[in-house]
Amino acid sequence: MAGREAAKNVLRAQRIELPSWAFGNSGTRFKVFAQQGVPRDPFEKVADAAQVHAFTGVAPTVALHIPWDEVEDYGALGRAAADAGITLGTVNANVFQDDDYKLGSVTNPDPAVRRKALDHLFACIDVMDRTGSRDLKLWFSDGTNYPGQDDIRARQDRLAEALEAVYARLSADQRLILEYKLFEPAFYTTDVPDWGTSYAHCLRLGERAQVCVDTGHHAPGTNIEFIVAFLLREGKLGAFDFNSRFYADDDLIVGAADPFQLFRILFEVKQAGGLAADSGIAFMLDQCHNIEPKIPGQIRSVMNVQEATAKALLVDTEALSAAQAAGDVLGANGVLMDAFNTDVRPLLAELREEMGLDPDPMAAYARSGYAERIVADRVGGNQAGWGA
Ligand code: LRH
Ligand code: MN
Ligand code: MN
Repeated sequence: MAGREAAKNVLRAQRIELPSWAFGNSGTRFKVFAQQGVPRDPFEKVADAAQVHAFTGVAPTVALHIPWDEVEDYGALGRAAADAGITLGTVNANVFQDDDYKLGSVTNPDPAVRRKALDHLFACIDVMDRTGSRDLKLWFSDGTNYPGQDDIRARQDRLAEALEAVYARLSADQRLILEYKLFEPAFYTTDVPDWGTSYAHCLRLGERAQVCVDTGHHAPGTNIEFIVAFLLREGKLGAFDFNSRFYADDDLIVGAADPFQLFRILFEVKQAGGLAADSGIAFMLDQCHNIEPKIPGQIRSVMNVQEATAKALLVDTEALSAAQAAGDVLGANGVLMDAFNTDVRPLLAELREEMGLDPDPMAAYARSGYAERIVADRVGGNQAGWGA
């Protein structure tokens, strides 16, 4: 088993970004269940995100979604974040909620709609300039529902044109992160359906265009760790949107349905040097807590990522390489399984104590009284954005 102390050093420096939308009410198209005490504005979302960092010590940034998190004064939002001990992170663009986007945003056949979408993407870059954010994350709901509805190739041309314009607008220290998704809300074609499409566009754009792997955006049975290994090898993996899925884009707690998959993904990241502080990979959560309380849901998510990371770090890579070189199939598999089957909770508890944190973040949060305070203080909380 690889060294505990070395693993702790990597885990101490690990950073996991939280999504602002995880803290608001959310649900499915059937029902949004309102919870008491949820944030009424972006400032309160930032305050809740800061709680997750306070108890885990590894989640010091919160991603914004524009316009869900639109405010008059981003400087004030940044200061509120700093006062609470965190900073503002990735800016996620939203060109999927207006009636105008029924036939697409940047790939819409109507140039006026394309212009409107592009203007929004430019506005997101203006927000980044004010918040000091490095990454602009783009996910397009664009696609078609019926064969013949629109020209598949023309839509790719329109997409490429918009991406070029956005890329040209970014400053030298900003990045464009292009997310893909198999399907939904378009069901027949999706304009960025898979990693290959995202990769091809990013390759053309240049070095600061990178792919985002949202773990929930694949067909069942897809080998996500292969995609991760491939993109890392090409220097094109910019970000993760972590969550867990059973059937579709479920956005459930990462590592809940399949902690083994999360371990396999993080092992590939580790093998490629992606856990180094300067790797440039943004490890983000992209989740909604529809039926469970939101702040504990985020704390649990961060802990699940930490546990999978710890197991990936404990893989005895020397023994693994030796078994691989010897063609020892079962031996090599056994080395991986040994690490996966290790209980890393004591190691993480020890690390937290060394970091001056409570070894049990869930219990410490529950004891803190914060949940009761926000229920008493906040009346009429907001929906996260979905179904709004
Ligand atoms: C799309 C998606 C994308 C959005 C987020 C709210 O399914 O994963 O990342 O920005 O959900
Ligand atoms: Mn996502
Ligand atoms: Mn999604």
